[in-house]
Amino acid sequence: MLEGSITLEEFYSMLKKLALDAKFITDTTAVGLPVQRGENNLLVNKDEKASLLPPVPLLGGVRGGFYLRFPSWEGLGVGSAFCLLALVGIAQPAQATTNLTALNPGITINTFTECLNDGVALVTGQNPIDQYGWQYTIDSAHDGVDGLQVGGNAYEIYSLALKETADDIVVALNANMPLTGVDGTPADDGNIGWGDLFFNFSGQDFSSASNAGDLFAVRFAETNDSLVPNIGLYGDVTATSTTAINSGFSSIEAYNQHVATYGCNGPGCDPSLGDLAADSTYFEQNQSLNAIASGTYLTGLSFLSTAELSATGYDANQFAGEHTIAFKFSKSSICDRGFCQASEVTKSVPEPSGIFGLGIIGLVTATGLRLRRR
Ligand SMILES: [Ca+2]
Ligand SMILES: [Ca+2]
Ligand SMILES: [Ca+2]
Repeated sequence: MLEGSITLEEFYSMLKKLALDAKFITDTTAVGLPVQRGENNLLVNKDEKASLLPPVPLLGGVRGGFYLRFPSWEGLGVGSAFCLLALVGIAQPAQATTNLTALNPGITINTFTECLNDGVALVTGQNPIDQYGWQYTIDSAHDGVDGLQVGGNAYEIYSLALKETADDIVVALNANMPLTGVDGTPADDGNIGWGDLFFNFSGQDFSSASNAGDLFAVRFAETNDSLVPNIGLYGDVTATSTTAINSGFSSIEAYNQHVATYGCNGPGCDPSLGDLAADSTYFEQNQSLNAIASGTYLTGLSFLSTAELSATGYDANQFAGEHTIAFKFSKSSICDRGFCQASEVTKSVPEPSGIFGLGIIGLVTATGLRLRRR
């Protein structure tokens, strides 16, 4: 038994016993744990010889603490008070920061006007992302339809651009169509404007994603005929067509045929859907889905002024449209629903490793407990 001196093996065995009695209270990484017995220790209960002390952070990233329940020293065959200062290092998982990306390659984002007189789609990753984080798709400048006049009219869309930041998705549309649409038209409400902007993260074609309620969409035009009430981002979206009440085309193929018939001839005169061919099978060619039918409201939009858009690095000079409509919204709800990909950046992990690394800084006992080597 211990009689004022112990071997190293005995000492380590004693520490091991203490460790087995340890209780984790948080995800502590490493703490310095001074264990002290004595009347000057206010944290020790009167009837408890064990010492329960708050954690002392020694290394960066320490949160919470670690309790070492110290059994009665007499129970270990040792005499009276002592002071033990132990440095306890506990293994921690590798610390990694996670960057969440919503606009991973292959996602299709699209919008049409309310009458399907033009449309544009951007497929992420199809065009390079510039130094400011913007990716652009360029639509035909000659496929906007205004009756028998095709190209360069009030319905012409020129480009769709997207930028993702740590928190937001920023959208910029360049077109002759103003945000509030065109008044004095044959539409039921006298106005033909923008449809809604759809995001398809599902990997399905547009109609399949719509039928499954797997689309996201933004209603950004307050005066349009969207079936959801408010401006903002929606999830669980199904799409519908508002072309019938906006004097529009009943299908994409009818629009394509109209442009082919009445549009210009030559390079750049074919109808276009930006990054997609006008006859892309991504859309059902006999449909004209351009507005949100139903969805779950997720978050609002912030419109960007010309100066704010310029500050993002957007190149406003490359497109001929009279209007650039720009807004941003938080991507957190998209990520919360599992549509963002995580890329982890692992930080260096402070030592030590192992379940317990026990380093004894000092051990002092009033009984003259000392270590001796055999
Ligand atoms: Ca187009
Ligand atoms: Ca166009
Ligand atoms: Ca309308």
